[in-house]
Amino acid sequence: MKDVFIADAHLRHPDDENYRRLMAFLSEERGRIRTLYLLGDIFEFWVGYRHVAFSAYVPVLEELRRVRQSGTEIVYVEGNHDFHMGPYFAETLDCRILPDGGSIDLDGTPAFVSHGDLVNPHDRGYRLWRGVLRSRILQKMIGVFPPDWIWGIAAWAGRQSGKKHAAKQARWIPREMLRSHAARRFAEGFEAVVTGHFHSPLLERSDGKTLVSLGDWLHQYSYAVWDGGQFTLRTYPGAKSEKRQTG
Ligand SMILES: [Mn+2]
Repeated sequence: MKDVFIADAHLRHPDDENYRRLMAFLSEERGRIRTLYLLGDIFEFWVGYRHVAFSAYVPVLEELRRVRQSGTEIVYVEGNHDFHMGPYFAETLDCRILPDGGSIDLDGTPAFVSHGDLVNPHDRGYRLWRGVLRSRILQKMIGVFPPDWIWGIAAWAGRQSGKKHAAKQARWIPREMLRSHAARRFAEGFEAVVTGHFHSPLLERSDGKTLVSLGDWLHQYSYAVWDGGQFTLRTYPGAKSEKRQTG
């Protein structure tokens, strides 16, 4: 059975194209996935409450529950838009949650998975902000305010970060950062490195080691599959749309 890796769907509303395609994909693949790796920013905004779910996400949460019930394990790596995953992911979906990414074992191949927002060691401002967002104090505050307020604040903050994103893309070249990130992990003994966040699909193999950047499920519908001992980068839908990039 295959493992599937998806990141950066940035889901907002069930009527959106990317949301509908993710629902279709998950339902077609139900029962055919060994482990589903969700590598962050699946949601445009998520924080987990015990008894409340943002209404826009009810359909996908329900679909993930069906996927889980079909026997698929779910590993959730938190992104910069989805964190404090909470009881629904930890308990109902019984996910393995990796807030900062971590190591996984793919049929004996040690791999490092992360969202990718920490790939750039020079982005100090972001690291500071990330620490604030994930702090216990902020988590407590989120729990105190009405979820509708939190949703509104997040929508505003999301629009601000969208503006910054373009400037950062121009300043730091994702491919070079990904390669140096991968080189560090390969030196630690990992044989594969998988990340999202950059919205740039990339698959590179060298010396038996593989670097995968997933691209997004927002405009590209790209994702990776581990099957038969190797990674492929694919797009959905598309029987013949399998995409590979090397070199
Ligand atoms: Mn991201």
